[in-house]
Amino acid sequence: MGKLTLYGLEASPPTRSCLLTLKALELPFDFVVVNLLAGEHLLPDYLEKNPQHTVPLLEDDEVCIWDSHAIMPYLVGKYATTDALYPKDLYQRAVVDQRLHYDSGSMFVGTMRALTRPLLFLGATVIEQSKIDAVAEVYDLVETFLGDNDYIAGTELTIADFSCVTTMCSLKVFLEPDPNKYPKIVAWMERLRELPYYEKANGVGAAIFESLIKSKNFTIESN
Ligand code: GSF
Repeated sequence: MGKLTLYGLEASPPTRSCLLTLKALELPFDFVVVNLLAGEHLLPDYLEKNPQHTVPLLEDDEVCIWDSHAIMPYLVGKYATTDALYPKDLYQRAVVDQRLHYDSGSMFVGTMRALTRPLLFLGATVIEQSKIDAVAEVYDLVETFLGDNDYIAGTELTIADFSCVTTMCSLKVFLEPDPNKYPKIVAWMERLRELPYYEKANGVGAAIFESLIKSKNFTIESN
């Protein structure tokens, strides 16, 4: 097997999704910290590996792959001994893909980055209530996605859970999901927390993210 290196930052949700996948597959890898706040992702060596200058980035011997939603299927396809985390059955895979795209396009960029970018990179100290309301809209949908299943794309754990849980537990910093309104989300997050590798791969980074956001002492402004 190739030498795997993950470039990222523990506070970054998509980095944590890849850490969960690497741990679930029990793959040996090196982790290289890319400090975004210090601009390390814009240095020439990093840009050569990932011209889009995002984390996470996976290096597998001589190839570089970025975007967590491309990295996770690659890791399962190349290294897993079963297809459970990313099923080959076309319908099941389509459901997983839909959740991955929902995280990528809507939950992470549309909702979470709209909250974090102004606070972390643009010096904002006030967040509009409408952006918090958007978090509740995500919760409404995720509660529906879960239905009667234990996992977000069906009865089994998949990379869709890894993708969505890291964003969800970062959204939680802005709006705690009400267990009466969102019992399935709360139970699902508890269930994932029981994975033996969860704390190391996601819990630690989520706590770093939470203190980073809270250190901004922002207020919420009604529209
Ligand atoms: C998103 C990566 C991303 O925006 C993925 O890998 O899933 N769809 C991509 N990463 C942020 C850090 S974070 O918010 O997790 C990043 O690298 N931002 C720096 C930049 O220059 O975009």
